[in-house]
Amino acid sequence: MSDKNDITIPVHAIRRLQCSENVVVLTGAGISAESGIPTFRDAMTGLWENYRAEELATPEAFLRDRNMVWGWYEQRRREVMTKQPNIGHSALATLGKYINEVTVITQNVDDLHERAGSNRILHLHGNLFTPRCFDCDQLWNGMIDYQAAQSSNKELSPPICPHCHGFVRPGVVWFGEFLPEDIWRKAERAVKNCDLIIIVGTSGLVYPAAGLVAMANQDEKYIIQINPRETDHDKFADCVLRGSAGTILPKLISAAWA
Ligand code: BV8
Ligand code: ZN
Repeated sequence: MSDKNDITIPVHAIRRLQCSENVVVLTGAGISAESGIPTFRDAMTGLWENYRAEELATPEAFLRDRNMVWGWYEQRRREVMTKQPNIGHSALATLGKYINEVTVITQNVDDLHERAGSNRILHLHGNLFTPRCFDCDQLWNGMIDYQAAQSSNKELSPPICPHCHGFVRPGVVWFGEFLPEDIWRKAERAVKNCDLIIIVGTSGLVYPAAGLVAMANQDEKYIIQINPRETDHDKFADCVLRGSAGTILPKLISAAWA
């Protein structure tokens, strides 16, 4: 990976950012990597090491083995609670000081953008903190049995819904499930109305989220891609910044408004 300090931000990217009124930031698991949260496609650990994330993040997996799936999400939720937003999340949160309207569209299910201080956030794939009933969809706000959860890698049986006695499921969008209609509409509108979109830390493999970038390209938005590795989104980008979120984002902001 190139040295942290030798990345220069092209002047055209700085100028475009400086004169933008309305910016969208599309984030993926990569922006939380420097907080110590494994990206979605990083090796799966512990009880789940023999599975691919795509295999567990489905309603079918929950119906097949709810204890294993609920245990995986509990493990991830507890892990997020022990982590902090990193300098990349904080840099995005300061964007609002210089730009009239900043919308963070995230595929992540953690709450690090919220804790960093971003305030207009659209969670396309839900989050780890709003479990709901698998059968009646009611939000579940009971107390998770932390003692059981502390036993780390054990399978955990999900709580029971007090309304219909169904099983509680994680409040995320699984593969094969539709994204929340209102959130998706807001995300599409945010991209339509923006001057510039910054893509940070996503492999661009998951749809319809990844499709927002092609949409931005069709509408001739200025696109900045931030990722240490090449992705399908590179071909749409006006500016590719090859590096990590924690290095590039603070650099980009200080280059525009030092
Ligand atoms: C849908 C929540 C309509 C759960 C997630 C068959 C049937 C049905 C649908 C499909 C199908 N085949 C394909 C589909 C569409 C499917 C899909 O896209 N599949 C993919 C695998 C091909 N999509 C869906 O199913 C969606 N719904 O289509 O509904 C429908 C409905 C019914 C029938 C037909 C159609 C729902 C998708 C939502 C799935 N849920 N998450 C959970 O988290 O457990 S997606 C999951 O992937 C996460 O949200 C994650 O964020 C997301 C995307 O991954 P990334 O964020 O990009 O993370 P990844 O690890 O891949 O990459 C990390 C990147 O960061 C890398 O590029 C790396 O280089 C970079 N990086 C690393 N370190 C850093 C960094 N960058 C910056 N700084 C660093 N330090
Ligand atoms: Zn219920």
